Amino acid sequence: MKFKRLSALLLCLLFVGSMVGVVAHETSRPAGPPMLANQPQPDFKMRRERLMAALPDGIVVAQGGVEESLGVSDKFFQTENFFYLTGVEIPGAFLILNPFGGPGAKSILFLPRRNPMTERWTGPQIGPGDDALKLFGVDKTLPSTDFQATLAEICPTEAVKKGRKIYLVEAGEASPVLRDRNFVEQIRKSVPDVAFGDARPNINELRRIKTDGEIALLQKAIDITGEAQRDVRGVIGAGRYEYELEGLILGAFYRNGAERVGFPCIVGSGFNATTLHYNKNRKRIDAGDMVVVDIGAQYSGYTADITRTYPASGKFTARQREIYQLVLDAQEAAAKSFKPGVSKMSDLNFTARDFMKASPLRAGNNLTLDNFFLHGLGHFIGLNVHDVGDYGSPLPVGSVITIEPGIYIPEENIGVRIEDDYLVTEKGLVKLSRNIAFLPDDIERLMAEGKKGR
Ligand SMILES: [Mn+2]
Repeated sequence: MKFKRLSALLLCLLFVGSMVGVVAHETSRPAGPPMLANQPQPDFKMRRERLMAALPDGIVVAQGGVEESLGVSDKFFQTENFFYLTGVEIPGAFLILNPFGGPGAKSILFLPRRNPMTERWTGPQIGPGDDALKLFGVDKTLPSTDFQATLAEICPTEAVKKGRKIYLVEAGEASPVLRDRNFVEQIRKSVPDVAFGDARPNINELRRIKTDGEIALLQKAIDITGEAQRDVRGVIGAGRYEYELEGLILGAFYRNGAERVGFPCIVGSGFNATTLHYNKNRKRIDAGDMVVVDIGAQYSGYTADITRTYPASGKFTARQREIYQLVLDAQEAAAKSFKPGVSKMSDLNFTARDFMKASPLRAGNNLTLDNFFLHGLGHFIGLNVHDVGDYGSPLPVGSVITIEPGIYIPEENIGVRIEDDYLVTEKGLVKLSRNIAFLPDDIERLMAEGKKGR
């Protein structure tokens, strides 16, 4: 009897212990605010408060992601905006931000009720209640099944008549995603005749400026991606298959703590290096190929995006080297031209293009090489590899961008892209990926060293 009770107690303790571990990611931290996916909980609260302050005429509602049931369940990943506002990584959650709710009732998080039978399969999960209140720092938690009734209470007909809106954090009726459209229908059932607003511009405004916590996670994602570039350059050579390199890249990502890829790995050799988003990765690499490796690990939700281009033989030909050097110089010219508070993404783009145009190098029908630079110079990164941001206004301090010029000449079987990630500061750009080798001499030396190690 006694033994049974003791083991029940032990099981119970183990259970609570593992529950904390599952959600907080870290077990041995000094006292401080709870961490949600490696970010301090107050950061999430600040985002909710700023969003409410920006939208005083309505309430914000959001539905989190659900697990797909296709027979085999994939790993669950929270949708970006829901994650950004809550840090919740539990499927089937909802959020209401209600500035009319008065103190203590402004943020309501809805979580699925705990189900011991389900938890035997999928593990302990936090449900509505005191633990969730403390962990997520919201004003109130309720079961997900209460979402519609609560919404009807918060947004009664009189309030709707006075102009109270419901703001969505994803595309509503016009969304290509069925779930988003269904959500609008669901809300209409609870709150007929309501006018919908779009909270995305306001969330995007917040998301494009990263907190220190977010920058640290991006740096970690970048460093992991650098490990993968290091592994891969040591084995690139004629006879290898593109997918072998992809395997090494994924191994380096997971081994270093990434939870998944931020986008499908691009490993393109020879002609494939000239195909911008090639990701079949099936070809055998030939001597003389250039190999474009465009990859990004995702760490705690944040995604890096780093491209390096390697000569398959370990040595650049004269032609490969001159094109490589031009791409590199164009990247540096764009980065150097950056003026805090003035430069837009589009300005940097023109600088890089003009730089290529001014070069004496030619290809095809005596064309300047800017003609072979086919895509935009860069983009924002964050929770998405192509993160939210404005290309036509000065880059704000705290945004993180890529600069990735490329030259692609199919008739010469040459494609070169060099992509790095930069933090915008008051003083200028800081290259967060500066430790990942990029100089042609360094690449040749490191490729040779990698071969020796085998
Ligand atoms: Mn990119």
